[in-house]
Amino acid sequence: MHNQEDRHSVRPRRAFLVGLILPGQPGHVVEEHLDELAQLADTAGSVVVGRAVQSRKAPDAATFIGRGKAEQIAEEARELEADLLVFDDDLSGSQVKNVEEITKLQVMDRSALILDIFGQRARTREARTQVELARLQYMLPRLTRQWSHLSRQGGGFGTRGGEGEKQLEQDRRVLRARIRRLEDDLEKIERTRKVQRRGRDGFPSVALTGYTNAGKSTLFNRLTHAGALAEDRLFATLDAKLRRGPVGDGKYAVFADTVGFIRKLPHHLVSSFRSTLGEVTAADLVLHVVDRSHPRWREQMEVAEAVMDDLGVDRDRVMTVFNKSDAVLPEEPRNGDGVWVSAVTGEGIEALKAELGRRIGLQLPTRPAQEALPEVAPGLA
Ligand SMILES: Nc1nc2c(ncn2[C@@H]2O[C@H](COP(=O)(O)OP(=O)(O)OP(=O)(O)O)[C@@H](O)[C@H]2O)c(=O)[nH]1
Ligand SMILES: [Mg+2]
Repeated sequence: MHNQEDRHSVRPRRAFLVGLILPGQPGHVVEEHLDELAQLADTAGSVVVGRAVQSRKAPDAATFIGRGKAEQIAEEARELEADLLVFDDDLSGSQVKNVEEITKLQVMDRSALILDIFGQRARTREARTQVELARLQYMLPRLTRQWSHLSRQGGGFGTRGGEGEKQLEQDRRVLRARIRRLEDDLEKIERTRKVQRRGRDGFPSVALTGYTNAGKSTLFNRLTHAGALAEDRLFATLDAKLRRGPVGDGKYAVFADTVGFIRKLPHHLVSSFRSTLGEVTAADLVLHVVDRSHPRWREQMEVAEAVMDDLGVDRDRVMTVFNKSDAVLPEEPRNGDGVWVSAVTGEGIEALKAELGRRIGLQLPTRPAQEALPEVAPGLA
């Protein structure tokens, strides 16, 4: 990934977004997905200068959108002085290479963009190791003789055009060896985390999870009076943050704020973030925070539920929290199987705490806990 200095010295990349409409998909959904992609591109530090969608029966094997469309996009993008095409879907290594050749523009797919953001945002050793592992796993099947955008960003590693199959094979070997080393590192990190988790025994644990930007950190701050970073950006939080907070009657729980989910989250990211996400898997209770004011809140809910299923989170332990109630039209019925709150105005928070106390009440310790738990990004910050 770029280091910070690189980022400041180059002008922001000018991104042109590309979406594909497949049969049966309403156009407005694709547009809303591109809105999200624009937010991702913005978070990654690019300026979005335009977008295009293409309807097809199926993706084109060589170019994803078709050669003619690629040529047309290249022209439009050139006029807008774009230097980067960002696809809302994942492309194969050869699709990236072919579209780069046709358009003479750098091409990035959705996973590469998300990995780029994670790379920029990772601060702790754990987060950095997890992102690097996911990035290498993403690259491995995509290494081609000339392809390179991740390797160009990757600080000197990668294939150099024209050096042939031998070079490619050698690069693959290097990648695999690095992946093994990172996996070993992560295993050690996970062991430390498990030991620390045991040290918290006696306090029930409540993990906040949900789609990115749902308001997890804002709610975490409300519940624990902590200063976790809350921002109107995607993936503001990458590391798990733990802090004690009251749940009523002088009783306390340990809350965990964690990384958010997004649709089409690169598979490797979920598996390499398993130690951070372990806070969710191991929690006594999971608060699924939903931005109820978002036009695609249902889809976002389903995405988060699917990731939780993947992680093996038992649905009985999940409580849905409909957040941002202040931004929902008053005429909309406040029903659904969840607690309605606004982490910003405080509406519904007392009811949420009472419900939390009720759900975990039986396990709560009676000893008072005065001082706040230090903010731990367990052991590794
Ligand atoms: N109107 C309104 N905005 C909220 C509420 N809760 C959070 N927000 C805003 O939503 C944005 C995202 O909030 P965060 O708390 O950073 O969201 P998050 O879920 O932690 O996001 P990631 O860490 O990026 O996954 C911020 O601009 C918050 O101010 C709410 O109850 N009402
Ligand atoms: Mg957050």
